[in-house]
Amino acid sequence: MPAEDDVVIPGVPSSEPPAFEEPTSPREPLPPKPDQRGPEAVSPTGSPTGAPATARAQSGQYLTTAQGLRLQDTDHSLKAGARGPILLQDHHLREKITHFDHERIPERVVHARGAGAHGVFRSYGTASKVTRAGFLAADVETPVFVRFSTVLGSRGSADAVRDTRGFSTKFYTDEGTYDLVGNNIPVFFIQDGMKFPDVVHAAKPHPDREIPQAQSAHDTFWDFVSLHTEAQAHTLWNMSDRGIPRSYRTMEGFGVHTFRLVNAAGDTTLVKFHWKPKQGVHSLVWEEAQIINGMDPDFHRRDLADAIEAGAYPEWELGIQTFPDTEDQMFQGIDLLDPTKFVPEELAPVQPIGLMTLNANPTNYFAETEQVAFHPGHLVPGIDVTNDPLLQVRLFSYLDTQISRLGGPNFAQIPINRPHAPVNDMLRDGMHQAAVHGGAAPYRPNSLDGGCPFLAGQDMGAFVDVPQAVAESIKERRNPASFDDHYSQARLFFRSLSSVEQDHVIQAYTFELGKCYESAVRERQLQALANIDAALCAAVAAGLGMPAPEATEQVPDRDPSPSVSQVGGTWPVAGRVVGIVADASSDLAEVEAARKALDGEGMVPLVIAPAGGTLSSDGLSVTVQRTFLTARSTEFDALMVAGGKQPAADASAGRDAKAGEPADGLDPRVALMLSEAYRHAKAVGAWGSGSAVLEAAGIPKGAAGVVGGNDAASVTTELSGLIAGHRAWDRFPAAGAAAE
Ligand code: HDD
Repeated sequence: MPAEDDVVIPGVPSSEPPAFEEPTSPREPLPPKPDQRGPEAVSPTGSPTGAPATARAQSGQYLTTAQGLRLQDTDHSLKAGARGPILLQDHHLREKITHFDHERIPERVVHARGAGAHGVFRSYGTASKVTRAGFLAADVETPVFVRFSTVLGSRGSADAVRDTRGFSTKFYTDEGTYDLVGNNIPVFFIQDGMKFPDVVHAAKPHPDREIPQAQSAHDTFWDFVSLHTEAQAHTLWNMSDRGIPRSYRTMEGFGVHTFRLVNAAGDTTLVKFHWKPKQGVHSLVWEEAQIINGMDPDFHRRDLADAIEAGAYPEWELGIQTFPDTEDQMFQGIDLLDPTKFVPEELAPVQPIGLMTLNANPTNYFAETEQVAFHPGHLVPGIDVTNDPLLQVRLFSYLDTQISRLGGPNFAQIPINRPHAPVNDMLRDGMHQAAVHGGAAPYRPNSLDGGCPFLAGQDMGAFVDVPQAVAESIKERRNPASFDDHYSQARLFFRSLSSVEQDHVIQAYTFELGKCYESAVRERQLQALANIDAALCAAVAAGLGMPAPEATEQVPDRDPSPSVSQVGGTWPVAGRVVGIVADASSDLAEVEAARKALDGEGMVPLVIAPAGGTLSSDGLSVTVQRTFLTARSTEFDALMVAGGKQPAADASAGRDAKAGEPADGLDPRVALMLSEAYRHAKAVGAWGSGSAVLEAAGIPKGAAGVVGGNDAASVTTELSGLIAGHRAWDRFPAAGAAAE
């Protein structure tokens, strides 16, 4: 109870008001108001992000209404008798149902399907020469939130579709939030943002039946890209293995546009941003992707969350390609303002400037991943935009879209969007205003709020637009002539790929165009391919059973860029998933040894057995993680078959097979799993009598990426070497056609 003298009598001041002082000089901004604090490692319900407590949110609390009223019953509506009608006065029922009725918000118009993660970015300081951005100074750690996405599919669509992937990063810097809103492909379909609704309408499902979902393999997409030939380069990247990443963790990211960095002295440099995955760039093969979309539509979302939960934190190095800020903004014949062009790394190396580590899963999908709002116009001092006409339109679109998606102009107050820098804006009111603003004068100039908030100069961390000369010009709707080259970079990309990857591109075009009904569309796309590469065109035409047209344009040859190929490198194996096929007759000591060896290298071993539970014999027991019913090859980067306790000859009895065919007696699900893994050029291995099972599944002994040995340890070591190379690429010329 308050003391009696605490009672306030209307009209009588309780104490003297503070003396009003006219401010005479600027002062540091006030600390953020509670509602403007940056997101903390707690969920909106107060439980720590990623901590086990999240599973028990609101633990020990009474259930209440939204107004805090404790409830005795939330299962039965208030009725006139047990069998009577429901009463309108049931305020709890109406609150519960009304809230439920409004739980969904409009999904993103593109990039609706996504997955997010929290992390940190640590800068190397190597960029400080070219930018004064504080978060890029030496050894600064900045919290980040990243959202990966597909572009075309709706929010509930499958992950492993052929599509471009979004790669958006929100850096919560001390100088304000910086968003790098990029893709996993360095070029874009269109040069002017004015065409964005056209390309999206063409690629989205047909307006009458709303099919196909999350696919580009349909007439309207190919109609558009074959007519609007500046889309050909991006389309070729989509038809390559880049269009079906193995994981969000194994994707490169690109800022796509050229940006302008400004250093402390005011000198400017043009740059392109690149994210390089420490895990290596790795993709699926098409048949694998199609199976995944049925077996596990959440494949990429699950993979990201599982890896983070297991402590295999994915990492990317951020790098920049730098170009002199010349008047023409060209670099070695490439127009830096044309977003359908990339600059090969062989011409301008990617220079590392920092490392991003994703180390925490979101606590609540809706609150964080769904409500996060990215915008290429969220800039910090030291990073500015260029006149790229695609970027210029994006600067309008992203702010605009949040207003309908997040229900008004106050989306920056949603916890995931709150800056970590102090916010002292003069924006007021509006839908979903959550701040209780004090003061009387949200305008400038004012004296009633002491002239606050003040404007900062560049020396106080203000964003100052780079003073750019704008040539005296006429108002017109047209592109520069340098934007007219639509084919040379598509050709460059195709000719830079290894023969296996080129084969995949041919198969992808043949599949997609094979799904188009209009022969005029197929013919027109073949014409575009003829201008890109005659052999590509001929192979696709042969697959479609159509004549290959002659090229109609003189396309300049550029030097190939081997760095765009995914084949040939080796990468860390941590986080890769290996299935161990075993049953009651397996040597469990060896199974355990394989599990330990894989685990020791940071890989995820999963034992696959006929039934769940445990495998036990001779006092040993091994936990089963997958059964023959729940497992499919697509979950694994490699498969091993455990040897039995009996000699190899016994295990193969009755299991002879002709090459390429499973033998009688072998469980068909195991045969399918092994033959699929083989066809998708994954490493497969077996020790002891397990080798007979591989042969029984039709896997040729001694083929590329097929490992045999006497014990689990030797097989695991060899398998790990193969996994580091991602696939047994040499197997593809033979198995490639089947794999696509
Ligand atoms: Fe966009 C979302 C990437 C061109 C309009 N875009 C969006 C997202 C990514 C990109 C990754 C998802 C953000 C998230 O996770 O919330 N977009 C790109 C890239 C482009 C590009 C790399 C070209 C280089 N976009 C582009 C243009 C326009 C848009 C030219 C409009 C003229 N994009 C949007 C949007 C979205 C969006 C409609 C939908 C949801 C959102 O913004 O927040 O405003």
